[in-house]
Amino acid sequence: PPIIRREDYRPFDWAVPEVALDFTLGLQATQVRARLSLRRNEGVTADRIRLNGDGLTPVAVKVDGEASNSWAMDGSDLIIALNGDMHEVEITTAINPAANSQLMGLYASNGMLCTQCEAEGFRRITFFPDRPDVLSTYRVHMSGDKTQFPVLLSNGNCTAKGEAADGTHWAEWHDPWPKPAYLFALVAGELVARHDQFTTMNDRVVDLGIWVRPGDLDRTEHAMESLKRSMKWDEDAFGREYDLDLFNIVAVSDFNMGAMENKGLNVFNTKYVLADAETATDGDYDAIEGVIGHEYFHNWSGNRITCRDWFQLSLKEGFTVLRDQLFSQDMGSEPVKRIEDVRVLRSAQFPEDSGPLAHPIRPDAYREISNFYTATVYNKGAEVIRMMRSIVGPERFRAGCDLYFERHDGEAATCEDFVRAIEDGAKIDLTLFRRWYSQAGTPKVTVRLEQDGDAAVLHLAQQVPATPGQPDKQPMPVPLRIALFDRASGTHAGERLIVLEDGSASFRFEGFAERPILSLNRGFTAPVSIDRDVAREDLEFLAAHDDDPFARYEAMQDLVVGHLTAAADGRLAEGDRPGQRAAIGRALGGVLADAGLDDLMRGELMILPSQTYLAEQLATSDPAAIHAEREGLKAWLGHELQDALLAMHARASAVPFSLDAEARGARKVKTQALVYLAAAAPDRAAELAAEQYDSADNMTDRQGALMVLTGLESPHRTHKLIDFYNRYRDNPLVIDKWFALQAQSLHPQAIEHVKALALHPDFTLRNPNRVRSLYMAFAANPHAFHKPDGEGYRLIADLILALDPINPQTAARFVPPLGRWRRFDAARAALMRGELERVAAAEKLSRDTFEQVERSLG
Ligand code: DPP
Ligand code: ZN
Repeated sequence: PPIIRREDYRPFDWAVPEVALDFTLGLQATQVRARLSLRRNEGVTADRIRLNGDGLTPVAVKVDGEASNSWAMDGSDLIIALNGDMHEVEITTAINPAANSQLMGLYASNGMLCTQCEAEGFRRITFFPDRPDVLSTYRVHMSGDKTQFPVLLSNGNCTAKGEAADGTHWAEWHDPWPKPAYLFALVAGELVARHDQFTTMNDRVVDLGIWVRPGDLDRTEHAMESLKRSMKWDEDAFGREYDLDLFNIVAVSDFNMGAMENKGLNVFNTKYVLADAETATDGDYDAIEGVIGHEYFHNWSGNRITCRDWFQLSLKEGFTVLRDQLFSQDMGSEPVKRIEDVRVLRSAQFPEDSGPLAHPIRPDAYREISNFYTATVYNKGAEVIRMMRSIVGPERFRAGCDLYFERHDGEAATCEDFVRAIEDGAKIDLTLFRRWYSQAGTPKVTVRLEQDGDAAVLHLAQQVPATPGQPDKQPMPVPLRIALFDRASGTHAGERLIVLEDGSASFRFEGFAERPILSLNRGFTAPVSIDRDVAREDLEFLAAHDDDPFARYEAMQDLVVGHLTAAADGRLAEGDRPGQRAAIGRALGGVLADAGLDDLMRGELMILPSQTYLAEQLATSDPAAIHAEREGLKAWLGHELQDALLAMHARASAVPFSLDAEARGARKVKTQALVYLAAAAPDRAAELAAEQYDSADNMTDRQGALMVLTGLESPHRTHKLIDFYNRYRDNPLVIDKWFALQAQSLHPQAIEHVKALALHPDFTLRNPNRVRSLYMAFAANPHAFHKPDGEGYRLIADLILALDPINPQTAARFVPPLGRWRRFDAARAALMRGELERVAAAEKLSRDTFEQVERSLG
C-alpha cells in the first residue's frame, strides 16, 4: 500500500456542487445511482476525472445523459474522460450490505441498513472524489420494502415521501449545507423514536429524534436530555446555533467507532445512547453525555468547517474533544472531569507518544487514515488547544474561536488556519507554539527549586524526546500554572501562569524566608511529564492541603508513583519501604477523613495510578513486578485503613439511589473501598461485595461489586457471574460488561477465562463492541496479557489474524499492545516481537493491520 504524504496535497481538479443519490434498498442487494454535477476548476486542464472506489464495479456510466464507455478502472478507482468544463455524470453501482463485515460504507446491522463513511467509506457506496475538501449539497431518494424498512432517514430535511403499490415506499431528503462525502448518512429499518424539540437562541424550533430499536425507547431519556443540554451549551459557551430544522440520532449495535457526526443524522454506537439505572453505570451516563455533546459540537467544528485533508483531522477532533471536555466540566464536577481526562491522556496517549506509533497531532504521512484516529490526534490535540486557552484566558480564546468560525465557515480548513485565527482573534503570537502541531513526543520538564537569599528561584528545562522519523526536536512553549506555598503559614499568595518558552529558563520569586513548597502544573496546564526531586513531606503537604484539586490529586499520585516505580525497579532499599508506605497511608487516610471533600473527588483521590502509567515511568519494566508491588501496596493500605474503609462502605451504602452528585459520589467511594478491602481481607470483602451485588438497585453498584468479586477466589464469584449473565442475557451492552469484567479481572486465571469466553455462544468477531469487551479488556490487563510464557501475546496475535479479514479497522486496533515490546524485559520483548512477525507473515493483510505491524516492528 502506498504512503500518502501531507506535503503532496493538491486541490481536486473538479468541483462537485450537487450530488443526487438514488437508493433501491435491499439487505443483500442495494442499487445506487449517483448523479454528480461537475465543474472543472479554474486553471485546470485535466480531460478526465478520477473517482475513488473500494470494492465497486460500475453497472452503468452515463455522461451528460448518454451511456458512456469512455471510462476505465485504475485499480479500484474509476477514471472517466471528460473534455468540457461542466458535466453531469451518472454512475450505477450494486452493493451487498449484508456481506459488509468491515462496517464501512453501507452495511446491514440487525436487519437494518446504515452507513459509516468517515474517513473513506463513501467510496464503498459509489464512485466519488472521496476527500474532505470536495463539498456538495446532497439530494437523496431511497425506496425499499415498507415492512422491512419502515423508517427511511438521511441528512438534512425530509422533502417528500410516498408509497408504491408493490409494498415499497420511498422518501426524499435534502441537505442544504454543502458537505464532504464522509458526512453522508442513510439509515433504513424498523426504528422507533423519542421526539422532543429545542428552541434555539434565535427562536428557531428544531425537531429532535433519537431512533432506536423497538424495546429500547425507555432507555433514551438521558441521551435526549444530553442532546438538549449540548445544544444550549454550544450557544452559551461558543455562540453556536444549530442550523437545520431537524436533528436525528440513530443507535446502531454494530459500529466501529463511538459515534459519527453526519450532518443532521448522527449515527451512534448503542453504547453511547442507551441508559437506565438498571443497566448503565454512572460512568456510562457520563460517557453518553460526553459523546452526544462531542458529535453535536462537530456540527460547527467539523461540519460547517471541515478538514482540507485527513492530515488535518485534529482540526476538528482535537478542538471538538476540548469542547466536549469543557461541556462535561460545566455539567458536572470540573476538577473530577479534568482528572479523568488527564488519566485517559496518560494511560492511552503518553504510551502512544513514547512508542513506535508516535506521531504529531498533525501527522505527516499515513498508509491508512483509520489508523490515525488516535489518542494523539484526539486527546493530545485537545490538550494543545487547551494550552492556547490557558495562555490567553477564556475570553480571548473565545474571540479567537469566533474569528475562526467567521473566517472559515463553509470551508475545508487546516490546522494552520485555526492557529492563525486564534493568533488574530486572541492577539497572541503562536510562532513557536506551532511546534506542538509538528513534533511528536511528550516533553519532559525538569524542575529544580532553589533558595537564593529571600527569593525562591525556579529552574525549568525541557527536553522533547526523539520519536520515529523525528530524531531532533526543538523546545516548545510550555504553560505551567504554579503556586508557591509558604512553609510557615501553609498558604500561597495566589497562583500564576509561567510559560517556559525555551529549552530552559529560571523564574525568581521574592519574599520567601525559607524554600517554599511548589505546586506545579496546576490543572494540568501542559501535557508534559515532570521530573523533579521533591521531598515526600512536601508531597504529603500538597496531597493534604493543595487548594487546586488537580494538584492535590497529582501530589497523591506522585507519592505512590515514586514509591511503586522504585520498588518495582529494584531501587527501593527494603529499609525505606515502611516509611514510604506509611507516608502514603497517612495521605490516603487524610483523604478518607477529610470532611471538606465531596465523595466524587474523594473517589478520584483514592484511585491508585494505573499499571500502564507506572510502566510508562520506567525505560523497561517487568509487569509482574509492578503488579506485585501495586497489589502489595493496596493490600497494605486496605489493612492499615480497614476500619475507615469499612465505615465508608457502610456510610455510602446508606445513601439512596439518585443521579445527583452526592449519590454518585457515594457509589464511587463504596466500590473503591471494596477494591482496597479485597486486597487486604478477601473473604470479608467477598461477603460485602456479594451483599452489595444483591441489594443493588442500579448498575454502578452491581457492576462494582461484581468487578471486585471477579478478581477473588470465592463461591460468590461463580454465583454472581451466573446471576448477572442470566439477569441480562437479552441486553448486549450489559453482556459486554460481563465479558469485560472477566477479561480485566485480577483473578490469576484470567487468561484461561478469556480463552473459555472466546468459545462462549455469545461471543462473535462480527460485533466490535463484543470483540473489544473481551480482547481490549484483556490486552489492558497486564498481569494476564504479559504472562511470562507469552500466551497472552499469542492470543492477541491470533485475534488479529482472525479478525483482519472480517473487520480490518478493528483488528488493527489490537496491534499497539504488542507494539510496545521495546519497553519490556528482553524475554517478553522477544515474545511480543515474535507475535508481530507472525502477523506480518500472514499471506494477506489489510492495509490497516499491515501499516500498524510495519511501524511496530520498524
Ligand atoms: N465519529 C468520530 C468522532 O466523532 C470520527 N469523526 O470522533
Ligand atoms: Zn469527533
